[in-house]
Amino acid sequence: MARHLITSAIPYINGIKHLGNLVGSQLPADLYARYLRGRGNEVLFLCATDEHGTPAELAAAKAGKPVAEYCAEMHAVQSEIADGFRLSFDHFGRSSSDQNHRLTQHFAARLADADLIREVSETQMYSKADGRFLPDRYIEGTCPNCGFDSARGDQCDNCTKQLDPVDLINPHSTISGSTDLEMRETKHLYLRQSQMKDQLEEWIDTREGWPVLTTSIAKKWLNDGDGLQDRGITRDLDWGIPVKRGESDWPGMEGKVFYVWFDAPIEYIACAQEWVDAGKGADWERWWRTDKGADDVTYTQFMGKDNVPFHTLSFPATILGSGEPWKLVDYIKSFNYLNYDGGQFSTSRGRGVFMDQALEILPADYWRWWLLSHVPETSDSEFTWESFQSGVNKDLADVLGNFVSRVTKFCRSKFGEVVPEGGTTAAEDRNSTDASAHWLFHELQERLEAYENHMDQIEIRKAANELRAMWVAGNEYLQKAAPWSTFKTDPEAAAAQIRFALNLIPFYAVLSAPFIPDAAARMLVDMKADDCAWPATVDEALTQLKAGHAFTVPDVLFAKITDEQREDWQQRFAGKRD
Ligand code: B3M
Ligand code: ZN
Repeated sequence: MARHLITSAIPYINGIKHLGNLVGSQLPADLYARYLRGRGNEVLFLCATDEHGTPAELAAAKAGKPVAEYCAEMHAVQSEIADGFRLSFDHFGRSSSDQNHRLTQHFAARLADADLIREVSETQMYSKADGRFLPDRYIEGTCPNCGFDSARGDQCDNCTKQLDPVDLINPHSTISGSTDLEMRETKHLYLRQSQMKDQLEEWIDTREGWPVLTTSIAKKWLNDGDGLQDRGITRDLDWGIPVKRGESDWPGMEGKVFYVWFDAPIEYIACAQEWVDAGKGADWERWWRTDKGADDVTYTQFMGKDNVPFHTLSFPATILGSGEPWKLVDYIKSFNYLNYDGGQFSTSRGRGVFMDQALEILPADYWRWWLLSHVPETSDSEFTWESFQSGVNKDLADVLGNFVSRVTKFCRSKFGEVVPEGGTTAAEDRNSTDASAHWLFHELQERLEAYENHMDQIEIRKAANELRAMWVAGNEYLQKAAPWSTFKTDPEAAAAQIRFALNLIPFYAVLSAPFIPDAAARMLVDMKADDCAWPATVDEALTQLKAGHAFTVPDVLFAKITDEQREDWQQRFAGKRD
């Protein structure tokens, strides 16, 4: 049994994610985890909330809550929505966990011991009234370029000019409103990534079969301009992991915390410790330490393309720089963006469909199928309500749902809710006379192999196409074989046709489960075939339900989306989220 470690980029804590976020990491990671489990592999699938940084502080302030309380609440909210989408994490951790505090401080100590950290003095805006340094987003003032009166310290939202806080006219703190600000000297730690350029480049060059989207982004940062830059890994914030060298204080770093992008990827490891401490697993080291068995693990990360530099350079720099035998990623699957109805999804402007809203209007499978079959793999893709409606109605309702309903209902009306006896099917006997069954049989053999190959390669759209084609083939078989006509002249032959077709239901269920787990589970329960495993061969899979096996006709698996619903939702989500 092969072992697979899978992580999804960990979503920021500040608010509920939209469907563009979901399809860019968590959902495809879940698809892959379910597929690998389905094929009998041992899988550890981890995700967490990313809880530090300015955005978390700002969101908590806006909600009028202490940050720790806000994060605990939002973690619970995100966790429940993840369950709603059937994201099958083995553990959904928190980057603010004790485990991550300790591990992040541990990595900082190791990097300092290896002389990979240097101290840098900088000047930064300090607010006397607030008693703290202000990150760029905490400073607002008048834009020197366009005169807009609430330009932020890093950028003017009106004219988009990039700014430095010192450029602002009449700057004030967004925390207290105070204008009593001054530039003060402050010290920060920098990770000397420039020292590690060759080591990182060599590591990247030896990664086989990585997608171009991934390696080209890494190479760009390695070789752009002056090459890989050292990176500040500390911030003057209250909320975060206190800067310590292991368990010891770090002189001059009092009151500072690690930069959110330093501790967030370390949470991938800490999350495995949380998983053990929560009593869900026995041993995290065999997943993460190459000296403790993790050499046998295949580690795959999922993320949006904007996260690639952090995962190909910064995090590997942390791991390699520690000089300890931590597991490095084997394959990075990165995604482009999903756009929304002629524009972009936007969290700040509340544009598009958010995960909680999606589940309020339709079950998870509808969303999972459309999103995964339109995942922005090779280029950006776009969510439109027309495309969503047509994808759901055609693929799920007209093809898969209809197949299941036709076969089971026809069987009930002619033979009862039991797999009928009589004749032989193409799967039972290669010499059987049902020509269309032979056609289907070969079609399925080829497509199953293609489906598995695409899933192994994490080529999601291609895999979805093969799966859909297998569903379509089932309907074509029914058209060709026409058991309702056969029944009139040869009920035995009709029984064999129906027995063959009924066997397709658990076959489809098992193969479709990574995409549409709820519908798949219902199909198996109704066919009384929950014990069905991933098909070893098509013959074997299509002879599982024997004559005499009882079943129940399933309720409608997928309801069609009406034009009225589509128009209603289009309206409802066009504007701003309340
Ligand atoms: N939270 C950014 C994002 O959600 C960031 C990912 C961290 S992965 C270690 O896109
Ligand atoms: Zn401006």
